[in-house]
Amino acid sequence: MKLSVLVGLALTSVAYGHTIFQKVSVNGQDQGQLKGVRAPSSNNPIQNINDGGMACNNGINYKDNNIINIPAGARVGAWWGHVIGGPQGSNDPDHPIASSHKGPVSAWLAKVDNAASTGTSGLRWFKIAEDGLTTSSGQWGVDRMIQNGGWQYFNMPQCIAPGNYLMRIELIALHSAYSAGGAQFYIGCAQINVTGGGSNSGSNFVSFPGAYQSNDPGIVINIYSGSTPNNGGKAYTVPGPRPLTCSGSDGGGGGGGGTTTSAPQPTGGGGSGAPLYGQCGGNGWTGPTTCAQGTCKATNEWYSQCVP
Ligand SMILES: *[C@@H]1O[C@H](CO)[C@@H](O)[C@H](O)[C@H]1NC(C)=O
Ligand SMILES: [Cu+2]
Repeated sequence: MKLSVLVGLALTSVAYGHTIFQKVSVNGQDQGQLKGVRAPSSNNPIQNINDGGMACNNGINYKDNNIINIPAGARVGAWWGHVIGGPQGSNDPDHPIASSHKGPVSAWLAKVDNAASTGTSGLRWFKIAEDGLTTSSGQWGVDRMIQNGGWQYFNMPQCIAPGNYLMRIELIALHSAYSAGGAQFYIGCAQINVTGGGSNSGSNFVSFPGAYQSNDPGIVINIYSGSTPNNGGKAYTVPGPRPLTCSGSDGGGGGGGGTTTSAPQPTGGGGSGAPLYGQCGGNGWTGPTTCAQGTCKATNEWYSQCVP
């Protein structure tokens, strides 16, 4: 039966395709296997965007008390392996991940008092880097990570305020994302201390879970044009807010993110309302309840978000 063949192929890719974030490099210096990271031993993805593990994954088997110093402006690497340690057996074609698992990679920070001891719920996350689809070449962030031997590279923005952060690393595999719940989220966190830097402790904050909508066009998507996974040559927008940039007004203080300067809001320190994809309500939320861009829509009782 054709159907059973398809199901068999799907199961095969599910069983052998997965990945785990498990170490960090700073300006080319490998910080050591499982040092300063929180990693599961399971390489299974999360597929429910409301899962609590959307922050820093579930079933953390590896966690130490190391905190990795990262100078602002540093070239940072996040390393992915098929299983803990890297390849599964010799000549593992699915290390660092199966090449079918096309999609974007991104990096996020949340300011914390102590990166080694902090919990992962209720944090305010902001994105510092993303690598989606280069439409001209059809190359995804995942393709570049595979070419770099499992290293996902990005820069720690120069303007980030010094101190402890959890650094959230995310890879979204879109090969089965054509229906809701099909996208695969691979997530891990590192315990870091930014040194040097500026005074920017983030903007365009989101919660995990909560940052993504189940119908986000970057999450429910058929990336295939025939058998070519290049999104039909069309542009792809990585889900969530755009990464923080240090240029212009973003270089200074935190907060902000809105583009207008209308009347101040009665709540929170926000200024002109929450940015696009920012939180704008929910039980216990004390920030802005209007949107600088988009409209405020409740995802659940805990989280409302500005959506286009
Ligand atoms: C973070 O780095 C600063 C130097 O900028 C250092 O004084 C501090 O002890 C570090 N904190 C941790 C927790 O490593
Ligand atoms: Cu997989």
